Amino acid sequence: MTIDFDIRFHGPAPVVAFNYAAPEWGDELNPPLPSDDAFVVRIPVEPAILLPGTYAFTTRLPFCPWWVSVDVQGLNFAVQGTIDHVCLPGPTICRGDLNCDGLIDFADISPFVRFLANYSQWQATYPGCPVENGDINCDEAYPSFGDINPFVLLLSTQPPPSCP
Ligand SMILES: [Ca+2]
Ligand SMILES: [Ca+2]
Repeated sequence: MTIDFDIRFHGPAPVVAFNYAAPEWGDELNPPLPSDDAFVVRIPVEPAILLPGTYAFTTRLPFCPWWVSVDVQGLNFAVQGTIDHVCLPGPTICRGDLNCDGLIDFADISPFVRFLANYSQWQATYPGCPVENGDINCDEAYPSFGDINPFVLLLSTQPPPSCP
């Protein structure tokens, strides 16, 4: 989500924030209203605006919400601009593919060991690789030694499983 705007004000600087409908907001036809504030997530832009001028901010939202908006809180201001919002496909979860090459095979053994032994190093080595790929038994616990036996079973399956 990107906002691009020109803002003028007198006195204290207004606070500008990205807004989006929370995942619980299920109405795709109607945006949440101020009375539905509990369903609106608000992220003030950073760094905060201190001077009048033209600004552009981008933030990545954790999911694709039905509605996005901007709110400006302050006194004696004028603002004009645009909001761009694009939904990108998320990474596909493929349990057992610990090096994110699209295959589940012996090349995943060493990354799986790293995932268990040094999770932050695994994340740094395979950025963007879904952590769920290491949750072989689907119990939402990861990294977990409970996934070792399911991983061995996965690798010994014939024919080898393929990614969805
Ligand atoms: Ca792999
Ligand atoms: Ca698990």
